[in-house]
Amino acid sequence: MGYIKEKFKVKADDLNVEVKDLVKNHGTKKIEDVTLAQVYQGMRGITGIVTETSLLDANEGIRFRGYSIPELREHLPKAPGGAEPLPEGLFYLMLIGELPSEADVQYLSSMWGRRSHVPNHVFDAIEALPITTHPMTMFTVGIMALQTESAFAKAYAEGINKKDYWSYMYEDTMNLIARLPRIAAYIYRRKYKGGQHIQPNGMLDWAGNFAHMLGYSDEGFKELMRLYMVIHADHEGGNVSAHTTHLVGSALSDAYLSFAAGMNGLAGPLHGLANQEVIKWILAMREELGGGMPTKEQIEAYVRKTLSEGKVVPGYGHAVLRKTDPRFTAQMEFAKKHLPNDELVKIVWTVYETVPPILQDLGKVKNPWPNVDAHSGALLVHYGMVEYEFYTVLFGVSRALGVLASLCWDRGLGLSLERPKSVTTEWMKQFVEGK
Ligand code: FAM
Repeated sequence: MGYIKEKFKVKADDLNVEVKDLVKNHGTKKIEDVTLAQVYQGMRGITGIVTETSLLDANEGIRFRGYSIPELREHLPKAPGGAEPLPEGLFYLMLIGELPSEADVQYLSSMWGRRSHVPNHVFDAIEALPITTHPMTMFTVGIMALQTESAFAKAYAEGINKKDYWSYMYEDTMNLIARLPRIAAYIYRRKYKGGQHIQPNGMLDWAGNFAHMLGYSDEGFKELMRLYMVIHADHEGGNVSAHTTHLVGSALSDAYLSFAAGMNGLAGPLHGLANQEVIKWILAMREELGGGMPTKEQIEAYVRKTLSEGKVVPGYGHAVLRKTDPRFTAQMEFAKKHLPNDELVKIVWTVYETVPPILQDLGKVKNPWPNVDAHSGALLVHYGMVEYEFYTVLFGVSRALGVLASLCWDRGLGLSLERPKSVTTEWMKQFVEGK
C-alpha cells in the first residue's frame, strides 16, 4: 500500500473515532430550524452534509482545509520555474488534511502518470457520438465507459467487508483522476483539431501534461491550467456537482458512476456551464456593439437588455457567496501579471465595475458580485482556446480533485445512504393549518 494511502487510512480511523463520539454524545443536538420556504427554494442554507475537504463562508469565500486561495498560492509546491500551485498539492491537502511536501507532490504526479492509461473502448465510445455532441456529453460518456475499470465495483461483486470499501474507492479515485486529462484532451482534439491526438509527456506534472495533450505548449497556458485546476477543484459539499457525486456514492456506486452523475449536474447552465455562457455573452455583446472596446455605458445598456429579456447575467451571483468570489480575484491577479493588455480581459474588468450596482438595484439578487465563471473564459481565449463549449470539461477535470477526495472520506467514515424525507404540498397545507 502506498504511503499516501496508508496516511489516509490512519487519518480516517482517527476521525472515525471523533465522529462516533460526536454522534454518541451529541447526536440529538439540534443544528437549526428548517422553514417551509427553504424546502421549496432549493434547500438554501440547510446544513445537511458533512464534507471534510473544504468549507465555504459567504463573506470570506472558500477555504480548503482552512487555507484560502491566496494562502494556497503561497504554500503549495509549484512546477519548476512556475509560480502557480500544483493541483497535486491541493489534492493531497484535501485528502490528508496537511500541506504537502515537494516529495508528496512529485509522488502524486508520477503515480497519476503511471495510472493514466485509458482503454481503447473508452475512445471508441466517444467516437460513436456525433461530432456535434456537446463536449460535456462526450466527457460523461467517456467516464461511464471507463466504469469497466472500477476496482470498487469488481471487489463488491466478489464480496468485500464494508471496512474495506474505502480502499477500493481510493484506488478508483486515483485511477480516475489520473485518466481524466487524457479523456478530456481526446475530446478536445477530436472535436476541434481534426482528431490529431497528442501523446502524454511523462516529464510534465498533471496539469502541465494536460495542457500539452490539449496542444498548448505555451508556458503561460501551463501555468493557467495549474491555477485553473486548483481554483475549480472544490467548493464545499452542497454545490450540485459535489452534492450529486456524494449522493450517488452513498448508494455504494463506484467513483465512475458517482462522478459521472456529478458531471451531469456540472453541465447545467446555472452551475458549471456558466463559464461558457459568460464568454458567449461577452462576445455577443462585443459583436452587437460593433467590436472593439465597449464603453461602460454600452455595457450597462447591454446588461439591462439581458435582464429585460428575462435572462440572467452569467458569471454573477452565487447561492452561498455574498462577496466577489476569491476564485475571480485569483484569475484577475493572474491576468494583471500575464496579460494586462488583453482586450477581452479589459472588458471583463469593465463588466465587473458595471454589473453589481445594476443587480443590487433589482432588489432581489442576494449576491450581485462575480463568481468563478466571470473571468475564466477571457483567460482561455487569450491563449487560443476559443472553443468555449469545452470550458466546462476543464471545470469538470478540476472538480474531480475535490469531489473524489470527498468520496474517499465518505467511504472512509462509513457514511450512510443519503435519504432525506420529502412531503407533498397537501402535507404542507395541513402542516400550516396545524392539522
Ligand atoms: N443575473 C440575473 N438575475 C439573477 C442573477 C444574475 N446573475 N443571480 C441571481 N439572480 C436572480 C435569480 O434568478 C432570482 O430571480 P427570481 O426570483 O426572478 O427567480 C433572484 O435573483 C434571487 O436569486 P438569488 O437567491 O440571488 O440566487 P440563487 O441562489 O437563486 O442562484 C445562481 C444563484 C448562481 C444560480 C444565480 O446567481 C445565477 O443564476 N447566476 C448566473 C449563472 C451563473 O453564473 N452560475 C454559475 C454559478 C457558479 F458559482 C458555479 O456554480 N460555477
